[in-house]
Amino acid sequence: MCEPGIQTRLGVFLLLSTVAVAASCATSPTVTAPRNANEGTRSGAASAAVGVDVPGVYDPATASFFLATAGDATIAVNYGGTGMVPLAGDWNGDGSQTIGIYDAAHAMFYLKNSNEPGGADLVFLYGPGDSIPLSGDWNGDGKDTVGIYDAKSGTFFLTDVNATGNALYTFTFGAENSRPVVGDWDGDGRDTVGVYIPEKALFFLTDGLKGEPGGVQVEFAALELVPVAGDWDGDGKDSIGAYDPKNGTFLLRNALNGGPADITRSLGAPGLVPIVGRWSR
Ligand SMILES: [Ca+2]
Ligand SMILES: [Ca+2]
Ligand SMILES: [Ca+2]
Repeated sequence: MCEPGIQTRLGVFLLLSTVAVAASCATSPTVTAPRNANEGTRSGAASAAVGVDVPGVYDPATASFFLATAGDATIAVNYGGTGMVPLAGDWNGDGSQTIGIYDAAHAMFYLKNSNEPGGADLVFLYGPGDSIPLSGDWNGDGKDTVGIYDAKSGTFFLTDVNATGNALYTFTFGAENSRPVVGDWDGDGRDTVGVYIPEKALFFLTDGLKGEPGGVQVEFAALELVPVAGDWDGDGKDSIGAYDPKNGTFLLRNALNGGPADITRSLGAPGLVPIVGRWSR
């Protein structure tokens, strides 16, 4: 674990210094598995097949990722720093999803093309900071890129390049304090967004990136959970799920309608942050 150190949004020199900070953060040798990281249980549609999304967790206290695989192994990677937010995506289009972190205080993204310790492959500033980071393949080119969600205004700011620049898709979707999700709900190869309303356990999902009204509305799981999304059954379409940070349990649903969880999986300990992907080294 390490402190991110003094960083700024201005200047190449200081941008380079943030790379060094990230690299030093990533080489801490101590990784301790969460208490029940290998005690996953599943019911209903088992997801042992290749090509399904699998949950993982990030421990902000130790800057450690714990990524479950379809074979119930867990990849542990020490990466990030205090107060940073995890994300995941296929940044280089090689078919492997890998980790990244967002430093909300400094509006910096640090993305890696492997799930190994070491320095970031991509480092850039994006957005105003203090936002919720997102990633998805908005244009369907096979590479995931970032975005941010401003929960106060319910506004998404998404881009097709992992670099500093203006948002290519800016739209409002969701109410104040909604929590965003990303998925390819219709299976057309392009990710779009949705929001989860914690006090109502309601998801609102859209297949566009313009903030169109309507879309799919799903009531799922319980109140005040953390929303997740992924293709749990390998049908080529993403669906929803929820993570209960109080007991470290994922509840995953294979259809975009209300009903019981198709998959229940315990991973991690209380207080961790969920993350979803198709993990390999
Ligand atoms: Ca990749
Ligand atoms: Ca893309
Ligand atoms: Ca889609």
